[in-house]
Amino acid sequence: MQLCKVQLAGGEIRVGALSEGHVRFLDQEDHVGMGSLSEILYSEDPAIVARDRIDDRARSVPLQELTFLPPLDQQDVWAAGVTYKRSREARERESAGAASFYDLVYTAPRPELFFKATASRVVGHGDPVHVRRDSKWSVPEPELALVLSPHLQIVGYTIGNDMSARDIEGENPLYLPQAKVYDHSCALGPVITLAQAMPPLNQVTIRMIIERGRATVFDGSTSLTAMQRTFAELTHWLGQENSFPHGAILLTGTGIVPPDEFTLLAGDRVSIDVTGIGRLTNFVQQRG
Ligand code: DO4
Ligand code: MG
Repeated sequence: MQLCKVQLAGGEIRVGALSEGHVRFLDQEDHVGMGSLSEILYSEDPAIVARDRIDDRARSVPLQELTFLPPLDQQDVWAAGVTYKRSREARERESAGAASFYDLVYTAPRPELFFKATASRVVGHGDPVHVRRDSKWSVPEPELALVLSPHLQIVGYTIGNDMSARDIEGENPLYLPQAKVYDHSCALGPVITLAQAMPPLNQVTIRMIIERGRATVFDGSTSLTAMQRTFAELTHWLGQENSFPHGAILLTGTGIVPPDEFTLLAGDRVSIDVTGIGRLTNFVQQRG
């Protein structure tokens, strides 16, 4: 089963279940304490709870009529880095002075984990993602995102875009938070595939297409089998000395990096496909 959070034309926000290109809304009024997306996700059996709450009185709405909100409530978004060889190589090239750190972190027991976004900095499917005005070399990072319960159990998966300013990060690794955390720097969505409904992870591929006008300027893909870390390792380290009363979203790192001469431009369209989840599309914007 796939769950989503949508906004109707009148502004009302609903949690829905996807079925054959349509969304069925869940009844939120008659189920006190079990109405939000997180409450359903963190229940004992999210698929059963969601199925029970499908509002039979509500019509099923075609996807095109809805605005997809990022599929989260109050969760913070964290991210893992250098979990694929491709990312390690890219980091080593962009930050000559600190190349050895990326080499070390790729194989060290402790992974690179960083804070990516508060829920308010996250945008959904169809929303603009931003390139910083003080960056001349920015890329999207297409990543599988784990949806984690307060006990850091994987309850679902969604698609993430970890927008990154490679020049800022490359100038000095201490600038990583500025390269990674800013308004509209993270996109998530469009839906959450519940853990039980996800295809076997070794069959999951990630593909990113970047279009500029009518031209495709980048098309690349990877597979989860190319990941150097396990999800259990990442969540174990995330939970060290940290608690997550609202749960968390964890981006698992990128295995797709466009060639070094590529930078995003305002107007570009970034689409990320992940097997078993769907497609997350966002337009690129730059303020000013
Ligand atoms: O070390 C910088 C961040 C790397 C990253 O975000 C990734 O590998 O996905
Ligand atoms: Mg990343």
